[in-house]
Amino acid sequence: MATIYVTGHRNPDADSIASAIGYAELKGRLDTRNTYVPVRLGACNAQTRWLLDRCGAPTPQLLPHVMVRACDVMNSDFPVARLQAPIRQAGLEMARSGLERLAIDRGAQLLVLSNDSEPGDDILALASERGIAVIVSPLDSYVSGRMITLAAPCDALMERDPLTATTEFLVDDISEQIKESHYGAAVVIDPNRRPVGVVTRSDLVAPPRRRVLLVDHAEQAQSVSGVEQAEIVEILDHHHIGSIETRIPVTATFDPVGSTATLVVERFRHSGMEPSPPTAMMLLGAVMSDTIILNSATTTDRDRLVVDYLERVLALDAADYGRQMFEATSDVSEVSAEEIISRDAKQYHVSSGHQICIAQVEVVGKSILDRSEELVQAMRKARENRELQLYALMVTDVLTKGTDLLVDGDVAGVARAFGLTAHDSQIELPGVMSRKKEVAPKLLAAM
Ligand SMILES: [Mn+2]
Repeated sequence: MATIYVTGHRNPDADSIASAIGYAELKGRLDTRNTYVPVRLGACNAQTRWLLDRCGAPTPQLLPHVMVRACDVMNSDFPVARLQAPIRQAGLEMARSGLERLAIDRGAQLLVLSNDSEPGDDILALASERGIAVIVSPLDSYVSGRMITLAAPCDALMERDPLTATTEFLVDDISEQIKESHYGAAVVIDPNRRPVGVVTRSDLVAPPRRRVLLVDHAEQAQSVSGVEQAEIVEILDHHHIGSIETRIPVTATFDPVGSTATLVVERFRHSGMEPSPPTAMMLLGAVMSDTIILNSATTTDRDRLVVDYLERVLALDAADYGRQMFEATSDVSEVSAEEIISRDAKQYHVSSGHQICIAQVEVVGKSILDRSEELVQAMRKARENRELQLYALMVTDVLTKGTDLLVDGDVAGVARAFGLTAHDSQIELPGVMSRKKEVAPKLLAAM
């Protein structure tokens, strides 16, 4: 059973978390050969925490990266011998676990097989290729062992300070040392320094890629660290087609509806299945969050159908549930400027080769704009640290339905893109609510 991580974007929002939970649940039911694990790429925002709590759904585990680790390539079935055990016993253990081949790999010059054991063709081929003698002894292992004085204790021959790695070590970081060591291996140890596996040179030849299924994004800059080394098995998204590249053909869906959760619910229905109650609650919350209670310009009839369906399944009033969610989580007066500008921030590549960042905060009322100077300063700092061309924050009022855009960078240029003028660093965008549909395309075109 392979593990496939189902992940949304960095700075996860309700849609990314709910879609990961929902799609992992559905895929797990449809494909029992693999294990689908919903994961998150960072801390959940207040809205998502409120939803998880309300729905009773478990918080997905944090996935820091998908680079190949020692535990992904190690062999955890390896022979063990005590210090005082004779070499012969270690040899028997190795033979039992099919490691003669391995003996040749380690640089043995002579291979002795006792009890008339026939060496396999692959062993003979490898031995002749390397110029290694193979002796088949009619004697039993004990006598053969004595004959060639292999009765010394293991600790007489053992490497006292072998190359070790923890399970989380990146294979990239240890492969050179493994290749350079004369025994060509690293012992993988647990936190108590007990051996839990062995990584040998041959394990480094074609290390298995870790597998991910991307939901709610397709931009490399928004995806899990190391995604370029991973095998992407599928993409399910409702944004524009991003910068992700795959080596093999994959099923990729870019369907312009209000939320990825909508697509997940549609897939449940097409499969004749119903999400479990906590998952259904999460998915409904995500649709209401991404479409700002079915008000954003991205909302489609398909989103409304999905909401109708979930209202029936869960027997609740979706608009009321959505309002409770926004009201419970839109007070940012106690939140630092750094967090406001970063917790729902998305980075985009622009044609000049630079990157820009567009953040969004949903509010009820305009009091947050009293802090606009502080917010712009936080954006400037982030922009300089991350060498971004532009940093913009959408302050979106979910009840009056409009956005004030705070910009650090070419404010006048951004205002021109909307056919408006800026006041200080601020541009008023009445009726605008969607980053994806109304703000990002304009900014990307203006850069
Ligand atoms: Mn989304």
